[in-house]
Amino acid sequence: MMEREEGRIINLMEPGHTGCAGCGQAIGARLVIKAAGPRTIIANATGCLEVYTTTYPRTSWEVPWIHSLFENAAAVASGMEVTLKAMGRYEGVNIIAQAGDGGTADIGMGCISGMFERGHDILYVCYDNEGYMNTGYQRSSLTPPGARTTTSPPGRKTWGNVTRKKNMPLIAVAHGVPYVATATPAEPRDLMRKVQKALEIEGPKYLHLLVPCVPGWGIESHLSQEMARLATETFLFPLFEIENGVITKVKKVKDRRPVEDYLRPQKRFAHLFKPGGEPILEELRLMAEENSRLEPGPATLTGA
Ligand SMILES: Cc1ncc(C[n+]2csc(CCOP(=O)(O)OP(=O)(O)O)c2C)c(N)n1
Repeated sequence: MMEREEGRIINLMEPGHTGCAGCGQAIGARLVIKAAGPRTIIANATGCLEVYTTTYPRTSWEVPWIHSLFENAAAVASGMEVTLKAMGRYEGVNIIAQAGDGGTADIGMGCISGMFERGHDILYVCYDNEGYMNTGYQRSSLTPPGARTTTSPPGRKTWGNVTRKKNMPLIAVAHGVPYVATATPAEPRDLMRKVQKALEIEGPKYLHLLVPCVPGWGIESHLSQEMARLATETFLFPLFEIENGVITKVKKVKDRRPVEDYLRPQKRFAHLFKPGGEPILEELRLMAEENSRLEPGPATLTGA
């Protein structure tokens, strides 16, 4: 939705910020607020998005926006919701809490769990670029196996990150969150539809966006959208919706692509293509295989 003000078209997240060219998170965030509309208030944790959209004394945001600590966007958003309700000014307002994968799956987890448990009427958006990018690409619990980061460098003892991606959507489902979905900026209509659908549902909602990071992933800036698309087409990042604990929609992929098509263009995975990297490639293939079996029905611990 384009807003107009005195004849001028305004974007709710304006250009002119200092995000990297091709930043998947910037594209994703702009789509999220476009879908949510002007009657939205955002609590934004510390991280890339906060830093490059609000370089003092400027801001890109055309909606009320508050910078929380790295760890507590969900708690700040919860406070906003109860305050507006108490003041009788909540009607027609959307509240969004947003953070990167570090601010979500690691440091913000306690506050998110509390927000889910208390049942606040808030959409939580995780911008998953699979690392702590703002501080120079350290690994997070959403960094995939094998990825090179500054804290998981491949060397004599490891082939990059040794842990699996934490399953955040399923953690949200386990809290009884009524609407949980995944999306990427490569499918803007799907992403915006999910935001709008989520905002119509009363209670906590969780949207998990995969957002390619140009410097962290080591890709050309024009490949950002292509990487997001390939993540889905390889099934390393399946697109789905879970409503009240039931998987209601899984995006079908017509021409499934081998995981190598997604991994090879990214410098963070380059070492996996040297002799010895095969076991990690196989692990990633198995993850994709597991994801490809997702289908509508109850969201179980091994699926989604
Ligand atoms: C309690 C605390 N610890 C560490 C930091 C430093 N810090 C600021 S942003 C950041 C990384 C953010 O990563 P993520 O949430 O994944 O967002 P991204 O920048 O990747 O979008 C860190 C470690 C901080 N601000 N507060």
